[in-house]
Amino acid sequence: SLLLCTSSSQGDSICNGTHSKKALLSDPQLFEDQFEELVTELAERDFTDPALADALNRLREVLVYNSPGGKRNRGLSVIGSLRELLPPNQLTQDTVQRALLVGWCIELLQAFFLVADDIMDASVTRRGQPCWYKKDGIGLDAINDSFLLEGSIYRLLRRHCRDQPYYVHLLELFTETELGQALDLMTAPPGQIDLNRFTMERYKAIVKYKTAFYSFYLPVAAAMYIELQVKRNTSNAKHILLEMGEFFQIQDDYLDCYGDPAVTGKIGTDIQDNKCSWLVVTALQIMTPEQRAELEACYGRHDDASVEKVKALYKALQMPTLYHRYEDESYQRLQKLIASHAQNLPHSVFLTLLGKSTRGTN
Ligand code: DMA
Ligand code: MG
Ligand code: MG
Ligand code: MG
Repeated sequence: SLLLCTSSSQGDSICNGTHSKKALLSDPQLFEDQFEELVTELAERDFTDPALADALNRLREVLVYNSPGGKRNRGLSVIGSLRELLPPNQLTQDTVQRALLVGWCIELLQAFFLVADDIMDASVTRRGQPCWYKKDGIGLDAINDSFLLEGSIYRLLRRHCRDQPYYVHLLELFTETELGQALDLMTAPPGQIDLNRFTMERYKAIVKYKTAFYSFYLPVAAAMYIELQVKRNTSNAKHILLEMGEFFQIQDDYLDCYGDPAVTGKIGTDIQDNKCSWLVVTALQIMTPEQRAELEACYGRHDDASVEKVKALYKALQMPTLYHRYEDESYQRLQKLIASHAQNLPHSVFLTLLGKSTRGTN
């Protein structure tokens, strides 16, 4: 199945030609090692006023609770893509460190989104532990904590990339990401069920802007800027990567209903939250008027009986089968798209991501 396609040419050792201890470590190891350093930097170095000590301890706590436990796909794709783009002898130790750092900034962007998203979606668990806002004594103060995470991104970029010629372009990539979440929320007003809202067109707009841009396009575009040290035309790559991101979010929507929380680390809420999920959009395209009336009566409700009725409808419509068919077709389509649109970029940049993207979920 798709889960097996994770081949990658990125090496087990960094290629800086030195024999330091670091040269023996894989990118994932280097990446994890950088975290401690980065927390210290964020929580200790920029602000020296002792009056801020409590706030900086809070930041440390927020970083440590909300950064681990993910798959690191986004963070590692910057260095992963860069290794596909540049021959090893052109990749300096400095550039490797900087690509890892930019990767961490994407992980922080993700942590920022997730802390906020879990409040907005009234979720319970994330990455196998209680959502941050659910912790005793945290509650809606988590809103400000999400801002602390967001602010950390720009402090790190400033410190490590300010002198790079692509600095401003990198900043622009990081600040183009909140409209999708707005669409997601507006399309799912609590207590106002209107199935006419759930069109495939609206769905695609939501996922392009809430997930695909920052999860797939951002890491690769960042690697492309780092490679040539300039802003460059990324439109072909963008076309492929946004499609890949759509595929990824569709998988996330499927797992919201059918995933095992022990594996995904989170409990689904899309049905209760009245979400414009791939499942409901696709089901609406094939159901009878009677089924539609039933869905109208039980979607977007919080009681278990209603949720079970929606799931029974999905089952009657064979949604898992439809999903798996979609997944196979989509995988084929993406392979073709890569063949036709990757142009002068190594196909491995995309194929590696495609392999990883099929391991779902946020
Ligand atoms: C994911 O939407 C998008 C962002 C920006 C976090 P989602 O609410 O379906 O994500 P999850 O299923 O991880 O809560
Ligand atoms: Mg959510
Ligand atoms: Mg959400
Ligand atoms: Mg989801």
